[in-house]
Amino acid sequence: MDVKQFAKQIRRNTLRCIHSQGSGHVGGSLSIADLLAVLYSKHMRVDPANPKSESRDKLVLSKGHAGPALYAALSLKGFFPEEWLDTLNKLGTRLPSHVNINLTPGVDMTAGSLGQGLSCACGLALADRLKGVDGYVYVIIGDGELQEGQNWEGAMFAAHKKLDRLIVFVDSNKMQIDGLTENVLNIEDIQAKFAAFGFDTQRANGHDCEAIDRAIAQAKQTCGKPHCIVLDTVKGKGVSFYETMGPGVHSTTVTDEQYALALKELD
Ligand SMILES: Cc1ncc(C[n+]2csc(CCOP(=O)(O)OP(=O)(O)O)c2C)c(N)n1
Ligand SMILES: [Mg+2]
Repeated sequence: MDVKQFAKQIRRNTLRCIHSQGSGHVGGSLSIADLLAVLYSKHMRVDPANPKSESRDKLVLSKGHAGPALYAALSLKGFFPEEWLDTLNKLGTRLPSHVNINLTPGVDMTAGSLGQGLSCACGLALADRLKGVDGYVYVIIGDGELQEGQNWEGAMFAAHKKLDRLIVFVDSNKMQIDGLTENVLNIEDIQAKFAAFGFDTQRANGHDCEAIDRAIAQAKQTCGKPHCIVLDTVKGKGVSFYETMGPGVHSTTVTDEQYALALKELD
């Protein structure tokens, strides 16, 4: 499947998943759909038939509340049947709203308590190096999430250990749970901050699949430093009424009517 079609299908399946429980983290799920499409169609070395393969690339979705978008991508890759998408957060489900390594094939780290994913990813990348595994470890962090101090401990550690197979993405959608990130606690200049911590850094349009692909390819060319790619995105991207909803899109409804309208737009 073409990467843009893949991204569209991720958006459709994300909304299918959230629609199954009527509401959820719509905004921050839709903002990473293009990134997930590029990763899972062009970069992630994974085998759905062997999801725990030691040599696999790993993805830490540190902003674990965007689970529905990752589930959408994983189901399209064949890690589990698409019908599971209709069970989000239901009793006995394998798809909790926040990602859990013990429940879902293809999920490489539990997350949901914000701020911890980069540290976990450092551990995974260091372990791979010690074991002689040449995989990449990718991390997706929210812009509001960067306000958590543990990120910067992880950043220091990654640079100190020269974890050059670690690629951090910051989903800079400019919003957090109850407002604009710049009003709640401004974290810009994100790229300059990671550069100051010793990272190789880039900034790209997070909805331009080719630009994301190029940035990842370029990061892989630079040795001796961990990488940070700041992606400028729109919360709720892909569906007009979610894009313009404001911070309320963080957690909102997907009613039958909204779902039908969204599918029409994503046709
Ligand atoms: C440690 C911690 N504090 C608070 C929360 C509640 N919470 C969930 S999502 C969120 C907003 C995060 O904003 P951002 O990282 O920008 O995520 P995105 O915009 O991508 O949804 C908050 C505060 C949490 N999950 N973990
Ligand atoms: Mg945000």
